[in-house]
Amino acid sequence: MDIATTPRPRTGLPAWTRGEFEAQLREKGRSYHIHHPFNVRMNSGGCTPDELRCWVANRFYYQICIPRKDAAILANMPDRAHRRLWIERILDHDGHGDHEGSAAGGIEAWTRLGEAVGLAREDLWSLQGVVPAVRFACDAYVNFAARAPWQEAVCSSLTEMFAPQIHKDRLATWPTHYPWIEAEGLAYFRKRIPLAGRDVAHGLRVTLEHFDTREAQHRALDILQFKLDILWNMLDAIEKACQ
Ligand code: AHQ
Repeated sequence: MDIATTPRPRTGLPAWTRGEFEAQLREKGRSYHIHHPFNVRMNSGGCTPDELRCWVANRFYYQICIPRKDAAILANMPDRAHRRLWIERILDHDGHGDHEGSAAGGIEAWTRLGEAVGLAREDLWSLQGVVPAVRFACDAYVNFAARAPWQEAVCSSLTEMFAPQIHKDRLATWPTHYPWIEAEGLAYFRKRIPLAGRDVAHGLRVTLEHFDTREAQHRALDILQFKLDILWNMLDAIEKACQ
């Protein structure tokens, strides 16, 4: 099914209440990549240093796509109040002010993660290690976000409803399983937890308000599944490429 164009047939059923709709969205957490075999193995200490480096190098492409994806959504947002909130996401990744220290941004923090697992900055930024399927998955996300109505693109970011737990899992398990990775390298995961909560609060408000018929609500579930599949596919490709 082409997520970009396939509308849902009319059911004649009443819309879910906002509480029911949010529960339906959260139920999708069952297919979040926290349950992917590679993630389970990684967080239980089953990855070699080379596999971790391969995961960090491939996920770097996803990280540098996020602010471009968010800029594409920003360009489609007609409302200043929403843009004032959404622009924070770009700055979180690209940095702001003097771009030093805590203002350096998430892409810089991910670069530090790369160095902590043994990847030189220039090797990470060369994108030489990024496998085609990871590029395709990330590019599909950026292209969807640029073409979709901005509320649909906002909805696709709601996989982050499930992200705090995956960051907490890494912070709780990597120091024990991978003591060779210096603690500062995990700063990205630590910083992301409150930011994910802030972003999801906005994204959920937009989504619960915009998708207001049963057909539209099913469309929202399809969009969320599309993004869940992007994350799952990335780990399929990484697992195969990094073995
Ligand atoms: O580090 C992540 C991040 O900044 C974002 C933004 C958000 C989006 O706009 O789609 N999703 C997201 C995610 C990040 N990290 C992933 C991870 O596993 O570390 C999870 C991912 C997400 O849940 O969508």
